[in-house]
Amino acid sequence: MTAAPSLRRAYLGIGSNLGERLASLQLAVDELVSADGVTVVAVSPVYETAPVGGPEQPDYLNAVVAVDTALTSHELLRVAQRIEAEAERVRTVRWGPRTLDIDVLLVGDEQIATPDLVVPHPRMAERAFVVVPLADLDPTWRSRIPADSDSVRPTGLELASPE
Ligand code: GSY
Repeated sequence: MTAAPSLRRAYLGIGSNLGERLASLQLAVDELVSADGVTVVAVSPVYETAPVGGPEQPDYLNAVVAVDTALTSHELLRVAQRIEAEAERVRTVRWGPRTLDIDVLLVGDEQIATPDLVVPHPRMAERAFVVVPLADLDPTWRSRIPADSDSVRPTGLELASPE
């Protein structure tokens, strides 16, 4: 008999800087709520953030979503990629503007490095647009907020999520 896979708390970063940014983030949350094997447990407030990397591009809206899941990290990545495709992600320029980007940040205490997925996300700790909303959901990150956190501005906007 095979043991049932155990639930792990995972964190996903969501971002948009093209089109209806808030609607794209809400679509991400709604699709995660509907996804098999994923339970959305918390969603951070929405922040407006200066773009990091790439060519000159518009500001992003960013948030972080906490989920409980028994999916593997790669299964979670596939869920994220399906949702990105549904949002008709447009990525003509590497690091350029995008309708919806979903990054797998943390999956329990897993550490993996594969060609298509590295967990924890390799650049998350240096990105204020990730750590600030993550610290809203997991206070252990508060002491690790990068110095340039003034590039991450509260909007007062919240995404609708299950109680
Ligand atoms: O890695 C996510 C896509 N992305 C972002 C982002 O979501 N927010 C900000 N502020 N800058 C970014 N640069 C990239 S690439």
